[in-house]
Parts: sequence; structure tokens; C-alpha cells
Amino acid sequence: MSAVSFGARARIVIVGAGFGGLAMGSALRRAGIDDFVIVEKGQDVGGVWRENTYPGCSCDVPSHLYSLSARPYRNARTRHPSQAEILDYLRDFTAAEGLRPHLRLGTALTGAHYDDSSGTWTLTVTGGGEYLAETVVFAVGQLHRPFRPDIPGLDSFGGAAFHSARWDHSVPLAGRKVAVIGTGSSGAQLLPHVAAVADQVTVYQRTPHWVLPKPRAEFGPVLRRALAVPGMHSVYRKALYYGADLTLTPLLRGGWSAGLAERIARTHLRREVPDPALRAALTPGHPIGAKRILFDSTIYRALQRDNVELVTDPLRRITADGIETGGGRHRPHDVLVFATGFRASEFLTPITVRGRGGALLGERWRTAPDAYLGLAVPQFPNLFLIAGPNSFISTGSNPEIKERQIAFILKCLRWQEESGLRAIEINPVAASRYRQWLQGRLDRTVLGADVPSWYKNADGAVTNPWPASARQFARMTATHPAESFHAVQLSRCTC
Ligand code: N01
Repeated sequence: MSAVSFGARARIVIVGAGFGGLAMGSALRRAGIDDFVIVEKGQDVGGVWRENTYPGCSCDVPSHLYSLSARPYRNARTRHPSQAEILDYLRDFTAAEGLRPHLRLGTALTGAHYDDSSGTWTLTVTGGGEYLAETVVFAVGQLHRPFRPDIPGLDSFGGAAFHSARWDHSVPLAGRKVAVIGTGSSGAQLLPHVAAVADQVTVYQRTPHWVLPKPRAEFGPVLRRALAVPGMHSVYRKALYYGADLTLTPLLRGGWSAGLAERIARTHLRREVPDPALRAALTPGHPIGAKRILFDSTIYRALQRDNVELVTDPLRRITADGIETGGGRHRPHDVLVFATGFRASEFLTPITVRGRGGALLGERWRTAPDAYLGLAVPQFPNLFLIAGPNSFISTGSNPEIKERQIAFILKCLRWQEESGLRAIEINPVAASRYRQWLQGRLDRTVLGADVPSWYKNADGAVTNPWPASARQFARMTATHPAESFHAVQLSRCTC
């Protein structure tokens, strides 16, 4: 752990060194602002791409969309980068953008407290250290708190049990009976790799997912030749960006592309799975887009291997040596893999954040986390979020959305500097208008459909996805902050 002196000062503290935090740091440096630190709980940069090391972990979004515009990731060979490639990209990005001296690794933020009289944030970190900062930017992501369902008997299990995002590489799988619980993006990616080595794999599926075929990983010769032409990488990126926006966003509203995507998914399922009983078990009943769509061309084949069994009965309890499902059937297992997702709607948990007048963020977010453009909350001056509530785009490029938020935050910082405003925060009227607009949009989409997904909190409020197009997000973040933010007066110091 890096030592933090009591009361170390930094103009800006960024929390998290994943895509968002690194992009924020790079944008600050490029804007000539060097007085910032990036605190990171892990021992390396990379965020979820450092944490997820399960076999087969890769990106199902094309690399041209899954990189930062300051240094686009341009692999002329592979369309979809592996976890190791993305982690390397982020490490290289850190070095090339001069971010290493700003990093405080092994430093987990535990609390953030705004002082009304000085307009500064006191940030407490593990080990008892503190930072005093004018501005704090949370870039902690949405998918980093593993969720493990509370299945009775888990503690009694005698074998190895771990979550997909905490892969235990010391546990051999060869020759063993493995249970894979969960069939989301992580479960789908790891299953073929686990099935290739394990003796027997049982896949426990609660809800079938819609699966669209993933294009070949390697570019074909024509595209490879085209991408060799100078400037073609950005043309290709733009084509992907607009293509995804124009075709995938209407899907959320049940528009023309929903029918088309469903037909493609059904054809893919029919071609890959000849057995009608298995096909029925894999056919989703929810509207396409209500849960994140899987882009995958390997899971159906893996499910039909001789050593793989799909179980759709509900999990009843875990025993010392296996799993019992509804109906009383018991299957023996040596290893349990929980590909059961993340507590995504908890956002800044477990960090305690107190804003103006002692307002507690956890209290405000008790029913449902909310933030203006996913980046600002009333009563929390000079506090910004990257990838905050309702700013995950399920139909496009998340690095792009984060960069839009960062550009807006930079405008706020510039505006403050030029106007001599010590503290600014989102105007409650603007925040409430935005919430109404957002709710109206959400109500017109399939995102709130009655199906379990990490898009919603325990009360069923849709807290994570952005319900409109990437271009809409670009338009809304293109505004000047003076239109929605206001200056906050510092209270007189009574000390
Ligand atoms: O998690 P998930 P994930 N009993 O929440 C099941 C990103 N990502 O880690 O569908 C039984 O999607 C649950 O069942 P159900 C991406 O954004 C990106 O797979 O809720 N089963 C589901 O099948 C993705 O969406 C990449 O009924 C239970 C599974 O566990 C997000 O991460 C790659 C259960 C959880 O699926 C999360 O994906 C990988 C229970 N009690 C991930 N509780 C890229 O390539 C849960 N489940 C960019």
C-alpha cells in the first residue's frame, strides 16, 4: 500500500484506475492540469479487466469501439480483444499518457466528506490516510462487486467454490466435475473453456438469454487490406459507432430492429441446436434487449458436448459434495463456479459519501440511485461520477459514453476556474427535470420488463442502463454546465 500522509492535498482526486479513471487522468493532463491523483484499491490499473481472469475472458464489443480516443486501440488482426490484450492496452495507455506518477495503488477510498465552510472534500483511505481535495471524481465502474446468491448450504460445500470475477487459478479443472451457475456474458464466455478440460460440466440456467452470433475474431482479408489504408481505422470506427446507434437503439424501444435481431437470434439457435427440447430450454421469453444480449458463437455448441448438461430446475441447496435442485435431484460436483454477476446497482457502496449539510449519498440513493447524466447529484458539490446511474450503454461503446462525461466534467472545471466559483453543483430543478425525462424514456423501453437483470435494483427500479442513443448522450453532454449547474456559497466558518 502506498503511504498517504495525513491531509495530503490534491486539486482533484480520481477514484478508480479502470477505463474511466485513466481516461479522466489523461484528459486532465491534456488540459494542462497536473495536480491530481488516482487512487486505486488494486495493485495495478485495469479495473474489471484486471479482476476478470476467467478462461475465455474477452470483449464481445469490437476493439475499435472499446478503446479511448486519446489512443485508439487498433489491432488490424483481431476484431475482439482478449482480457490480456485489453489489460495490456490500459497499462500502455497509463504509461504513454504519463499517468504513472499520479497513481496511488493499493489505496481504497473508505469515505468522502464535504466541508461546507472551506468547500473541500476530505477523503479517507484505508490505512488511516487522508486527502484534501477541491474536486472528487468517482470512476469505480458498475460491475466490480461480485454477487453470489445466498443458496442454503454453501458453507457446507467441501470442494472449491469461486466467482467468475475472482477466478482461482490454483484449482485444477481437468478430470473434475464442475458446476457453472449462471449463463450471462461471463458464463457464456467461460463455459467452452471449462468444458474443454473438465470431466463433466453442469450448467445451471435460471433464465435463457438472447444470443446473437459473434463475428469471426480475425478480420477477413478484404477488411484487413482496407484497414491498412491510412485513415481507414477511424472510418471503420465511425461506421461501427453509427451502425450500432442506428440499429441497436431502436431495439430497446421494441422498434424495427427488435424484430430483426430476434429473428437472427432464433435462426442462430435453430442452426446451432437441432434438438427441439434443448432449443425450447434455451429460448428466452423476455423481449430482446431487456437483459444484455450475448454476442457469442460458442455457447450453444459447448452446451451440446457429451460432457455438458444443462439444468433448468431451480437450485434448492448446496451439499457437502454437490447441488440439489427442485424435485430433489442431486448432482455431485468438485468445483462450483459462480458466474452470477454483480451487485451493479450499489454504485459507490461501501464508500460513505457525505455532501453539503451532511447529506448522505446512501440515504438519497436508498430507493434508487440517480445522477444527472450519470455524473452529478444535488447537494454533492464538486463531486462527479463516471459511469454513474443510468449511464451504461447496452447498445454501443461504453468508453465513448465515459469520454462524453469526462468532456462535460472538464467543462465544469474550466467554467469554475474562469468564473472563480469555488463550488458548483447540479441544480435540483435541472436534476429533477432530467429524472422525469429519463423515466419517460425508460418507460418507453423494454429495460423494465419483468425479467431478472443487473440493470435493476432489488426494488425493480432501472438504475444502470442509458435508455437512449449514444448520439442523444452526446447532444445532452454538449451543453454548457451553466445551463444546469449553479454556484454553491460556502457557509461562514464558525470555528
Ligand atoms: O453477469 P449477469 P455476467 N440462481 O448478471 C444467474 C459485462 N460483461 O457476469 O438471468 C440462479 O449477466 C443469472 O440468471 P438470470 C456485461 O455488461 C461484459 O455474466 O438473472 N442463477 C445470470 O444467468 C454483462 O452483462 C463482457 O435469471 C442466478 C447469471 O447468473 C455484465 O458484465 C464480458 C442466480 C448472471 O449474469 C455481467 O455479466 C463479460 C440465482 N440465484 C461480462 N443469480 C464483455 O465482453 C444470478 N444468476 C464486454
